[in-house]
Amino acid sequence: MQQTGSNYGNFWNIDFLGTISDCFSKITESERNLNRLNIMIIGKSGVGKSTLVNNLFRNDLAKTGGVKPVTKNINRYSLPNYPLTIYDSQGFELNKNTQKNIKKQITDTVSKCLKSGKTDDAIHCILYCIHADSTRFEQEEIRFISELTNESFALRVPVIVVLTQAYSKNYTQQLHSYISGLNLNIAAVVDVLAEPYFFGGGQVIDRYGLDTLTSEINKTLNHDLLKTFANVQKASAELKINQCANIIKASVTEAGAAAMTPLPVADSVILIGIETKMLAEITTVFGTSPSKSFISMFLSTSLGTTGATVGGRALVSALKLVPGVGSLSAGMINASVAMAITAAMGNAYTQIMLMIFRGELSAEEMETQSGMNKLFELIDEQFVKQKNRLNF
Ligand SMILES: Nc1nc2c(ncn2[C@@H]2O[C@H](COP(=O)(O)OP(=O)(O)OP(=O)(O)O)[C@@H](O)[C@H]2O)c(=O)[nH]1
Ligand SMILES: [Mg+2]
Repeated sequence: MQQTGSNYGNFWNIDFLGTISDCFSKITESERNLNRLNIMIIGKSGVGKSTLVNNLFRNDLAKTGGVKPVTKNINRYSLPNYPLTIYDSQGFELNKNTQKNIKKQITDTVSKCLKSGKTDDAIHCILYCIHADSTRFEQEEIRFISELTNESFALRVPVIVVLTQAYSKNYTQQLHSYISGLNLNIAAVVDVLAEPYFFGGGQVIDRYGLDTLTSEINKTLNHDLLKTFANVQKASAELKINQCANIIKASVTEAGAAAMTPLPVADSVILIGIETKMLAEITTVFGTSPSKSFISMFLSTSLGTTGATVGGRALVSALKLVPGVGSLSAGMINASVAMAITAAMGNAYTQIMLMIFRGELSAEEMETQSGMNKLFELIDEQFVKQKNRLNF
């Protein structure tokens, strides 16, 4: 790539604007490459299925449309450019007259989805919801779960029993123990209060259990669906952090290998390519759509192409100053430096994405002077950490 000849103080000798576009193309590609995840949610009417889905996954599938009836009682929710499909057994009742018909609709739908043999079509996990208030609990439901999870049953889709609206600890505990004691072939029983519960007199029970449920669903999924699940779920920051740690680790290894034979800075396009791919993959984990100016600011700050300084020094010169990285000033990057830069960029970017995910920082704020200072401090902190870790 050619140098832009801009006023970026272009240490890396890269086409900076081209790098930003490249990063954007990789974000689009990374999102496009996600496998489709299909989850079926079963439970009687009013048990809290829609509430659970809306609090577990980003995008309000139920409200934003994209609903198609699959059978009389099963609706399929999906959205364009969103790799999640929900099969919702709306209006599900399990009384003697309708149970046979409903059960058939469910098993037929699961079988039909499996038939194509494509991962993108199969139903990957069933969330079977039961109201945690045990007075509404019926033997018939246990029988149905038992049938769904029976070893001899051909479907073999993992089933998680979710005890919904679990505001009564007492009832929930009793029902939980009872179901656990039945030795059903289920993946887990999880108690969830998806939204805070308000009693009269101002008493509130905070939501809980969504992170545990997220972790249990994650355990049931094949490896090729983990990136999708990290992208669509919004209940667990921990799961996103773990997924990012894997991406950073792989990118750091790749960067080290690329610079195994010390790399002339002039050839750093290889390294920058690895880093933009890493940023794209981390972006995909969070399912956000960063603006071009945000990506531009992150890249220019972390690559030190703005000439901006923190504590009076540019970030790149912070690396150049350390012994062993002296070769950098001679125009070469060795494996340790390549790995340190990649790790620092990956960790800083994950932290910013996390702050946005937790609502501690808005994407707009990132583009103000104070946002930029914050970004700079974060990146600098990560660079220093890497320097210390590698004992430069
Ligand atoms: N506070 C609180 N209310 C809940 C929770 N889950 C469900 N509800 C309430 O229970 C009612 C029914 O919830 P839905 O999510 O619509 O139930 P559903 O299973 O989708 O019902 P159908 O679509 O008719 O099958 C709504 O008024 C929800 O607000 C929860 O975790 N906390
Ligand atoms: Mg509903």
